[in-house]
Amino acid sequence: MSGTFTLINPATAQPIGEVARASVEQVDEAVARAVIAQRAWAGLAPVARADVLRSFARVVEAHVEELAQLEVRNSGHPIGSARWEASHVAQVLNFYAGAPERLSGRQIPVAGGLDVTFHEPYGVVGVIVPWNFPMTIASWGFAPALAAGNAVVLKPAELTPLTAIRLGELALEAGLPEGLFQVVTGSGSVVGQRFVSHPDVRKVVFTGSTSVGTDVAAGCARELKPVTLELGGKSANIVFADADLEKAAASAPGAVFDNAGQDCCARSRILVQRSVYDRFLELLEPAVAAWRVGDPADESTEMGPLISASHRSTVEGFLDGAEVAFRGSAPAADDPLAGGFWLPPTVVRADRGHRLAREEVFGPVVAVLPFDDEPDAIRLANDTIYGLAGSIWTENLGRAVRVARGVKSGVLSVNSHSSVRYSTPFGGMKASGLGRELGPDAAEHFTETKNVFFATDV
Ligand code: TAP
Repeated sequence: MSGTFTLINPATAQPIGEVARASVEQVDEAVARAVIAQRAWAGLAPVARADVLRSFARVVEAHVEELAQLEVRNSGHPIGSARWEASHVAQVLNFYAGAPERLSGRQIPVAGGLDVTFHEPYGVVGVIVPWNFPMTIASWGFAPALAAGNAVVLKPAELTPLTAIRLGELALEAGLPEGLFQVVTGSGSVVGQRFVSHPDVRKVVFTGSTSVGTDVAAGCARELKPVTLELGGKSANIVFADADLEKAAASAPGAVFDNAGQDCCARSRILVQRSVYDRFLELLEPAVAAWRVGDPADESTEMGPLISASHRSTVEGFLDGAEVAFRGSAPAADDPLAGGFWLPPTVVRADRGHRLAREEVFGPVVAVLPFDDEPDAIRLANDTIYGLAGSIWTENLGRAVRVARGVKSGVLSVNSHSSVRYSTPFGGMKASGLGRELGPDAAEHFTETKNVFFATDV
């Protein structure tokens, strides 16, 4: 190994352990093991692969509490959220355990014979994961990839590897063959880059920032390697004057401050029709004040700290010169947790040209902007490089349909803020990504179509 990396509990700023940094040679050894394991895995009967994945799902389900506690310590996620995340991993595995027996090819009518298609696995898939949702995002890659007959090498973010390491151990406990699913810890510039350049890693799934994702895509292009990219976002929460304003305001904090705003789908811009702008802010203020920020181990906590001191100063930098309307709470100076990387939820009145109105903050800061009418709302919602998620609040069905079609985002919801369900497709447009994860087709995205013609002429 090339040294170790010290992990920090973001709620206390105290060290919690050391994790090894793999070298390029160690990545190559892992890929070599994966190549061997994949051949055997792809050769199993579909039902046998399905059984092993169901067993993996059951083992994860039995370890939800342990995985959740690890995420609380390593990432500062509130315990309630962390339990949801661990259960979600089990559900994703369970959902894609159905895929090996459902990856049907086609029989295509042709002259002189029989033509059929097969969904062939790529071989070894490299999955690169960010620090904000370490378990869930990992599972969106590894579960469908394994179901489609691939082996997986997974690189967690250096800051948050603990749940991924444990999932690698649980996979073996559940009966996955050695080498089929390996977690390789280390830095992005070494381990992640080697996934991109290694000739035997035949597909890369990258979730992270748009700038690193662009480099990963360029590297994959050089190797003619397919890549799925899940990148940044600046999603709009659009509130029309005809909406249920009480409900829209009450739900807005959760839509942006969940995971301390470190969520690619965070509705970090609230666009409010001008005639109800002041009324909406009046309703939002008590909702933000009531948003519970504090000890992640406390069952009632809704928001924990930011991931690191340096990330907190990046987020604070966005507030320079900003017009803060009001703020929520954070542990006070005399609180035992005061040393953690806290930042209170912050609501800002922003001009359209301000960077808070256009750039991803990835922290608990929301910009509230007025708009005039429906075309103006769509124009403003689309006025960023991103296109990941968004919400539309209106009681007018026709308007909901028109705006949902007009906003260039991959995942929208009307009168709700839902973005992620394992059974529905997820992913971004524009600079938010390339390709889709989850949903009924994800396993197929980890295969290449092979067409075979059988002559029947005598
Ligand atoms: P990044 O800095 O881009 O890192 C993401 C992952 O890529 C980490 O594992 C990182 O490793 C690795 N990496 C860094 N440099 C690399 C390189 N040159 N080659 C290959 N891999 C490399 O992002 P982050 O700060 O962890 O995450 C925040 C970003 O992710 C935000 O922009 C957020 O919007 C986005 N995100 C998007 C989504 C979806 S689904 N669209 C979901 C979550 C997050 P190390 O960190 O270990 O060096």
